[in-house]
Formats: sequence, C-alpha cells, structure tokens
Amino acid sequence: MTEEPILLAMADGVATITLNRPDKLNAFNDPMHVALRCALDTIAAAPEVRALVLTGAGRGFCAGQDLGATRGPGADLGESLERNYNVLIRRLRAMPLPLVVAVNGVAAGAGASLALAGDIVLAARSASFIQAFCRIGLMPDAGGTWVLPRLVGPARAAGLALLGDVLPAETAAAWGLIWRVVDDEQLPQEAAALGGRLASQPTRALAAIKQALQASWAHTLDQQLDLERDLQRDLGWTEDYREGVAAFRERRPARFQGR
Ligand code: LHQ
Repeated sequence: MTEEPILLAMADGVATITLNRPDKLNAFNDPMHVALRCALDTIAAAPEVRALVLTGAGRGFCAGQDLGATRGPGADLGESLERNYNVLIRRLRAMPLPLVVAVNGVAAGAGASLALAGDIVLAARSASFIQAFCRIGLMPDAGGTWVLPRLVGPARAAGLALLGDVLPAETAAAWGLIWRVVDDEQLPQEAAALGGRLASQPTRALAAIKQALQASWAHTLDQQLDLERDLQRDLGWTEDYREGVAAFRERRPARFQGR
C-alpha cells in the first residue's frame, strides 16, 4: 500500500499538515498537490481550527518539484505552476488562519518558496534553504522572486537566486528570511506550542493583521491608514475585543473564542 502523501491532524484548534514523501525529501508530484488541496479544504470547513502548522516528514522539508515525475524536461512548467503552485501559494497567503511553517530539513526550489509562504517560519538548526532553480536551468517560482527581495533585500535576494548556494537556517534567521531557529529535537514541540498559542489568540484580529501586513507591500501610507481604519472598525465589534478589554480591566487572562 502506498503512503498518503499528505498527513493531516487536527487537535485543540490546531491543524497540522505533514508533507509525507520522505524518500524524495517531500518533493511535490501531482497526487501530493491534490492531497494538499483536500487537506486545506478540510481545514477550511472546520471552524474549530484556528491555526495551521506545516512541516515535512523525514530529513527534508520539501525539495520542490519532483524532477523524476511528469513535470521534468518537455513538460509545460507554466501550466504546472498555474494549476498547482500558484493556486497553493495564493491560497495560503489569503487564508485567514495564521500559518506556522516548521522547516525540519532542506527546503529547496519551490519547497523554499512554500516555506516562505508561512506567516511565522521556524527552522531546525540543521535545516537549510536552497534557491536550487538556477542549478537546473530555471528561475525561482511559487512566489520566490516576490518574497525574497521583500524579506532579505535586493542584494541578498539576487545572490541567493543567481548562485543557488545553500543558506543555513541560522544565516536565514540572521538575515530576516525566517522568524527563528530552534534545536532540531525541539522543532516539533516548538511548532506545536506556537500553533497552540496562535489558536488561543483572537483569530479575527490575527486574520486582519495578516491581511494588512500583506497589503502593505503594494500600498502607500495613505492606503494603509485607510485599510487599518476599516479593519480595526470591524475588530472593534468582535466578541474577542470585548473579552480582551474585560480581561484587562479585571486583571485576568483573556479567553478568546475567535469571534
Ligand atoms: C528528489 C528531489 C526532487 C525528485 C531530492 N525530485 N527526487 C515548479 C513547477 C514545475 C516544474 C518545475 O519546477 C518547479 C520549481 C522547482 O521546484 S524546480 C527545483 C526542484 N528542486 C531541486 O532542484 C532540488 C533537487 N534536489 C537536490 O538538489 C538535493 O536533493 C538536495 C540539495 C535538496 C538535497 O541533497 P541531499 O541531502 O544530498 O539528498 P539527495 O539528493 O540524496 O536526495 C535524497 C533522495 O531524494 C534522492 O532519492 P534516492 O532514491 O536517490 O535516494 C533524490 O533523488 C530525491 N530527491 N530532490 N526535487
């Protein structure tokens, strides 16, 4: 029996998706894309889920496109991007839930772009990021050329993309590509704890934060001030805001319900 390419677990408000083709360093083939879309559908239909953790099985996070599958030389790569990766990246970015990516090992090619689609990216100390595309005659995709200069600036983005060198997790953190590095054996617990913490936060506020931070890349200050006004107005009418203020006044921890 073949293993499921995607594992989904849901508990205590946190959904955990594990890329599960460890023999191929979790490289993507079409069945894995389909299974990932199904998992995201399941999560979207589960209102109790308030945070998502994404990680990989085995020693790699994701080696990008499976170069042994049908998307090798001779295939229409633009079609593959439009049908699979672009849909995925758009969906993760637009998702109202906070996404924690726990990079357990190498993240290469589109696997690196996927990792960087996280709202908070944790990495194991032994993990690394490789803009492997140029090594095989391609360019960064799945949002790579968008996210890299925004996270590390144009000079480092160009060096990473043009050279395709291995970027160790600790350098990635020092450059601001990711949030934090943790010891390898701590990664699952740290990611779960972060997921649990986010799941107990005011979910609608987190969604608004995510939306506004992303919108800021294309906005002027005036546009951003308008957006903040509109989103904050909506948040001011939520139960969680009422609870947050009540908890502050009563000097007790807030119990946010995500409403
Ligand atoms: C793999 C892969 C892999 C298949 C490791 N495929 N088997 C998007 C849209 C459409 C089409 C085209 O592209 C894209 C964007 C992309 O993602 S293009 C970039 C694709 N990724 C790469 O170029 C990375 C290729 N992999 C590597 O360079 C190395 O495997 C890295 C540096 C990631 C890890 O090296 P090692 O730690 O030395 O591991 P390994 O190379 O021995 O890999 C372990 C196994 O995983 C091995 O299989 P085997 O049966 O020999 O044990 C590899 O063949 C397999 N594998 N990546 N992308």
